[in-house]
Amino acid sequence: EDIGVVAVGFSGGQCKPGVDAAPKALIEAGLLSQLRDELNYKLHGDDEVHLYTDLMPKEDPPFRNMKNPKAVSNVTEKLCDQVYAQAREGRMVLTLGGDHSIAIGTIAGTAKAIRERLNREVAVIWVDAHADINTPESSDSGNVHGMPVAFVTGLAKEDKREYFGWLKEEHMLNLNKLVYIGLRDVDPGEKRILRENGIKAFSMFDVDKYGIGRVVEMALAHIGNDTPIHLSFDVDALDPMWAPSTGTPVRGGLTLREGDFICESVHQTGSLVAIDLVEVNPSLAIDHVGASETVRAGCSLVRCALGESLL
Ligand code: DIR
Ligand code: MN
Ligand code: MN
Ligand code: MN
Repeated sequence: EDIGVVAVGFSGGQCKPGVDAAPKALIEAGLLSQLRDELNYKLHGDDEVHLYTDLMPKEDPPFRNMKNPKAVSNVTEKLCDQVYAQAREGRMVLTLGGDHSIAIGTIAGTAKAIRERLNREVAVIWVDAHADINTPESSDSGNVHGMPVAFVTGLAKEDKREYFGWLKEEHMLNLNKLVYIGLRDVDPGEKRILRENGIKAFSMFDVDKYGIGRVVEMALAHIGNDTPIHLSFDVDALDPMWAPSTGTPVRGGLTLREGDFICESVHQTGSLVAIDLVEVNPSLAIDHVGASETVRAGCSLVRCALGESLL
């Protein structure tokens, strides 16, 4: 089986440096060689980590409250093309972030490719402590990594090309094809957006109440059988006990086993078309153990989504 790999060393969707070093850390921990040698995937795409330095504008003042808006728009536009090029060939696409703003590009790219190739709408399972569905106006932080879902669903819109105006109908995710798992730190404005749009979301309350098995079952039932799935996994969905090295850790999260279970279940559907692994930040650790544990957790999630642990 074929996988297109895109390594995205980008941190401009939030303010803490270091998340751009995650792809290198994940690759050095052996992730890609494991996929190649142990899981027998054929990997495509360049082995280099993309830093997109040529896409960084000289000046990038806030626009509609967004920080680094041109940088994030430029990088995600380019990334959209990279992901599209792989998905168009019928390959599963693995994107190693980077902060979660990059999902604007990855989802736009898979949505467009799946429309063209299968004439279908892609579904997104967004695993995260956060909903990342702020509009520029509802966001307190101005960090675009808190807004990607709003942009790819069209809840946030902007005509100017350099500020995400490159996003067209073909890139869009249908709101009823979106489902969240793991939420526990959602802004008041985001809660209103989730409610008003009837968006399906399973918080940690639901994980405790029903157990991860039923939550995943209900999430998959919501998007429907035989729907192409894009899994966007923010490592901060895991409890900081398992993934401490991330920009915005929130206590009370998923165990590593619950995270792996989500990934295994998605693999088992046979409908997985893309995976993002984001927000691993090796430089945010109290000690080097925290960083390597977080990297190890990230590798485990990806391997589970690619079928490692199933018999
Ligand atoms: C917050 C935090 N909702 C924001 N978002 C985070 O900045 O919009 N996303 N940390 O991962
Ligand atoms: Mn394009
Ligand atoms: Mn996120
Ligand atoms: Mn998050």
